[in-house]
Amino acid sequence: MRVLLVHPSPLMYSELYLRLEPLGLERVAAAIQAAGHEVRLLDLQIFKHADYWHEVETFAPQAVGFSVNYLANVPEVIDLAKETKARRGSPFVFVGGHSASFIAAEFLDHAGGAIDCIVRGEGEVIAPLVLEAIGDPKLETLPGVVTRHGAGPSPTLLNDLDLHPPARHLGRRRHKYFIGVLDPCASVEFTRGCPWDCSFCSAWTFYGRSYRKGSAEAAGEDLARIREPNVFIVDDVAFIQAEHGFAIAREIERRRIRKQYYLETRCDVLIKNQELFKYWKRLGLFYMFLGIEALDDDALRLHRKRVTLNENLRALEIARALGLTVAINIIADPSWDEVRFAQVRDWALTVPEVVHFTVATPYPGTELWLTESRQLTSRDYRLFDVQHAVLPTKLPLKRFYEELVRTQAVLNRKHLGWGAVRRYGGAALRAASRGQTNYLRMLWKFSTVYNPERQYADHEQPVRYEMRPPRPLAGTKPSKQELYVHMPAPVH
Ligand code: B12
Ligand code: SF4
Repeated sequence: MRVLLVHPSPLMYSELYLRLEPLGLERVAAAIQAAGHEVRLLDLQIFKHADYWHEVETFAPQAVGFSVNYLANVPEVIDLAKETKARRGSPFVFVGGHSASFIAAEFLDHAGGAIDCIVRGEGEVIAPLVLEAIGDPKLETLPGVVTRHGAGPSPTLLNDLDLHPPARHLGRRRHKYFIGVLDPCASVEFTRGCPWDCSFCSAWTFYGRSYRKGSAEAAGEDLARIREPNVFIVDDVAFIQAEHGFAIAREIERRRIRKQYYLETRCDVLIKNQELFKYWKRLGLFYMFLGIEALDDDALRLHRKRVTLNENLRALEIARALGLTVAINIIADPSWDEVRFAQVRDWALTVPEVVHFTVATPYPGTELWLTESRQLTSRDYRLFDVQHAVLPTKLPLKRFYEELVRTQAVLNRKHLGWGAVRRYGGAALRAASRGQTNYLRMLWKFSTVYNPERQYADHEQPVRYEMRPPRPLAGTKPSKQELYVHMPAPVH
């Protein structure tokens, strides 16, 4: 069967700092290919809708699968699905991915028949079975599959992460993938899931709080296959278990692989596994993202981050001492006023790190979605991208965006424009001499992407698809069925 797999367009964030390969979709593609299908992959972070329609016309897929990891992409995918069904020989349309898994029923309702099924949870095992079941009522009995007529049992977890390494060869224009000065940049996955349970995050609810590791050999093999000199490690929390990190490091040394790496981890993991991170620094670790989230213990408790402010500050010192480029994130609450923004801005100016700001957003799949008592001011999927305020702001909304962008602009002043040229000019020029200009081109783009007028105006757009509001919980804890995609393993 001819199968076209599609990743939707970029969101605000990716317009500036990075653009990365759709690793999940590439793994699903590998599994579908292994089942004997002819697969093409199109990434709309790079290509245009016109390219999609060209592909639909020329390849004439019998099935089209969309990846929806981000809520803000829901309207785009519904519209593409509707037009695809209307235009061409009515291919089978299926949708998978992180966010789609949490909102399967409403997604299908919005699409009004244009989407044949939603595939909840991990896609590698189930996607080939879905294709096999097209036209058969057994479709809605498959684990994780939801159609308008029924739903199968909860999805099952892949028991071996080494299976189905990403089909990177299906990607086109790979030189477009980059993160900051790591240009070009590929992605890899060493582990999946997260054992913590932060209230604003849906990584743990998706994977049922499980945590799985691929083998060090498979990691080495995958890295050896990658042509790009830079690698983004997509793990939610990198190197939770030091032995696993050391085993991969030894494998990299044995194979004499030399690359530069980006990873994301927690402050307590960095403190606990300092020797490991030092080792990785020698191997090429260049850029690290630490989820700081808040600058006071009360807010950290509220996010259920399970670290203290002191631990966070200690981790920053360790990362600095390692000589890494460090990015951190702070969650701006809609209740912030001018004074709070000014305090945070002052702090951001004094630290050497790249400080990102996201807006506290309860989205389906997070515990916050079920427990947040403030009324949502919008249920437009497009605004659920952690760059817009969907809860009532204490400041008038426009003022809130002005303060937010002013605070985000600290990053622009310190790490983009001429600041970046001073720091990374040499590396950027070397990349440019090899034809890689993704990084150079982003350096002066800040104010076209982050713009309070633009962010405010997004709220005025007509809303075509509205999110289904959360069911009021009336003080009770959410049930497992409400919270999880993959069910947690029973405790014995
Ligand atoms: C790596 C990553 C990124 C990368 C994106 C890489 C890319 N191009 O996809 C970067 C750093 C760019 C990124 C950015 C953002 N991210 Co992000 N990201 C992740 C992260 C940590 C891992 C994703 C990943 O690669 N996993 C590994 C692969 C193998 O898994 P997967 O993609 O989920 O795919 C599997 C299944 O979902 C399924 N599947 C996927 N697609 C399909 C399609 C079909 C047809 C089928 C059948 C199955 C299927 O099968 C796959 C294999 O099992 C997740 C957290 C998480 N654990 O999922 C957050 C996450 C997805 N990101 C999130 C957010 C909020 C963002 C940002 C909006 C943040 C911001 N500051 O602005 C931006 C927006 C990016 C954009 N699209 O423009 C949220 C999503 C929130 C939401 N519900 O919308 C998550 C869940 C993190 C969180 N803390 O809650 N992100
Ligand atoms: S924010 Fe990080 S540590 Fe917390 S649950 Fe999500 S992935 Fe895990």
